[in-house]
Amino acid sequence: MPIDATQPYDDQNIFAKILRGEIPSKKVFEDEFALAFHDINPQAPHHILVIPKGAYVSWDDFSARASEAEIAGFVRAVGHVARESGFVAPGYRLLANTGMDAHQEVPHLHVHIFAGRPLGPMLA
Ligand code: DGP
Repeated sequence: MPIDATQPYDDQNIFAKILRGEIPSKKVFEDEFALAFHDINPQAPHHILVIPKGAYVSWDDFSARASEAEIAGFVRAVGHVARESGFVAPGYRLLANTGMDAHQEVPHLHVHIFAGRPLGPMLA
């Protein structure tokens, strides 16, 4: 079910549990600002999710409330994961679904990284 991006943060969401180590994930990268892991239901040969360590519901919440250090750290982590995964030369796509119409399902900000095949024109 898609979520309302304006809802308060729920620390029982699945990605909060992954961050606390209560649920396993296939980790790709971790630093003080971000955790990256493989999507459980990949939509491309490579499908990685990058989430901030802080408690942010959505891209909207993060961009409004996160500190400059958190924003810089998270953006750099997304780029680092794509670069270290070898996605830059062939290319990759980033996606951050936000709220109901975008069908955001997990109420903790996550950026999808898709790679590994021609991804076609942008979907909207
Ligand atoms: P979105 O629709 O943008 O909220 O995408 C949520 C993504 O999260 C979806 O591609 C599947 C993934 N996902 C949901 N639950 C889990 C989980 O428990 N583990 C992992 N690795 N991914 C999950």
